[in-house]
Amino acid sequence: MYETITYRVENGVAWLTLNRPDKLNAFTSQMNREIQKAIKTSASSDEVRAIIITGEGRAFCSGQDLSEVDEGVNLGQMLREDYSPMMQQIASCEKPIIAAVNGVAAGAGFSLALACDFRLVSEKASFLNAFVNIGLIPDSGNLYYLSRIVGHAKALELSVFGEKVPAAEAKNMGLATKVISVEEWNEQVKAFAENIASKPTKAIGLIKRYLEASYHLSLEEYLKEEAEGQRIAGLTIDYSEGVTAFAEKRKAQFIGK
Ligand code: T3D
Repeated sequence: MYETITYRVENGVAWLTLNRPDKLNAFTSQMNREIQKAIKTSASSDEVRAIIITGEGRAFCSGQDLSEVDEGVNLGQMLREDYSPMMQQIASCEKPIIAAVNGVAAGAGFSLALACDFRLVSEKASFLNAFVNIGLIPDSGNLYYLSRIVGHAKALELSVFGEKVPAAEAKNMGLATKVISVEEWNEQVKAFAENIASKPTKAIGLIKRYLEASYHLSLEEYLKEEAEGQRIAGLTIDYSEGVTAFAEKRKAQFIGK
């Protein structure tokens, strides 16, 4: 079913693993399509309440497979056909998406990590805005997300100098949600994802939606949208459970509905 990624669901978490380790999990058109398919499948499955994107082998993702790009190719078209739909699919997914950055994330691989909601970063991982090193501009939403996460000045610096950012530095600039040691990597990534998967999934989806909307709306428009969002959240089973659990002084058992 998938050739360039692997996909499995376990304890409410969909594990999407980029699986071209010999090329440091570089993107091909096929891989882009398979990622989109896996995100779409996860988004529509009741069983899935959190999604992890990670890489097989020593890298997270090295960006576009440069051996697949023919000279003279229209890069704008390539973005419109392959990368923009993938980034849109991720942005519109109302389930939490975690990038488990197990190794280097370069070029569009960095963009992929930025587009996720959380970045768990192995202590041996690094980020590299590699585009400038081959004469390109950061793409796949890179500048859009990077400037929001680290601020304008740092985004410009990382993009213009194209130098590796080690995990510890990534944590200091707000790129990493958490830096995890190699020994604790598997256990902690799993625990982080399963914790999110046990939370009220619909509310998380709405939080993502309205946080993003807040960048584009006036306060007046935003407050209208927010009221609609809270109306929807208030109709969920998880809201009833949350209030009941509070009254009964017990931990809420959310079901994601
Ligand atoms: O241009 C367009 O098509 C438009 C779209 C752009 C989107 C983009 O993503 S542009 C940016 C593309 N990515 C890069 O420029 C990063 C290129 N890779 C690197 O800079 C380095 O490989 C890394 C810093 C990621 C890792 O360095 P290192 O020293 O740990 O590993 P390595 O020896 O460089 O790479 C290991 C192998 O993976 C090697 O193959 P080999 O010699 O063992 O057969 C290398 O060629 C291959 N590899 C790494 N990155 C890519 C790749 N093969 C194809 N495409 C890659 N992006």
